[in-house]
Amino acid sequence: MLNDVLAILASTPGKLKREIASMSLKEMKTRPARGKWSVQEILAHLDDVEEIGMRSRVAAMLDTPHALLPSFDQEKRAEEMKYSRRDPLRSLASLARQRNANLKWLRKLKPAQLKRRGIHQKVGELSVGELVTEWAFHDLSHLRQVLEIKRYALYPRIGNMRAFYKLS
Ligand code: NI
Repeated sequence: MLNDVLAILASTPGKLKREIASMSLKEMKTRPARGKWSVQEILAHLDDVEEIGMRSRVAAMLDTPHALLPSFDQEKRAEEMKYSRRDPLRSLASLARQRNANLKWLRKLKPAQLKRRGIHQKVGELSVGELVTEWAFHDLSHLRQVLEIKRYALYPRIGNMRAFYKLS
């Protein structure tokens, strides 16, 4: 069940580790543009939502039929949790630890449990299978964001070849 999804979830901490290996702390703390997250903030976010956005929601759906899944504002949460002051390497290590434990747990879920449903405060009904799949989708979105930051950093150094590229 969900083998492709679990494989993505298992690979994310290692991928992030490789992507940031060549970055200085200063580079990790630099926002690519105003209002856009730095690598430091992205790692703090992934570490944070592993519990509140993901594990605790799946647990609630398994515990209670049609559990209500509270929504949260991720920009507000970034402020409250002081993402911009977190040590990026610690965030990544904490994410990796949580992810290992969560994968052990997710691998034991039975097909009937994956069909259990909850009600997300903002978007409505969701199954456990859908939320776990979104967990992997969310990983890939933030990995892409890290790659974009690295692209941004190289852009000023490619001279006239900039004509071929647009930064989003
Ligand atoms: Ni996110």
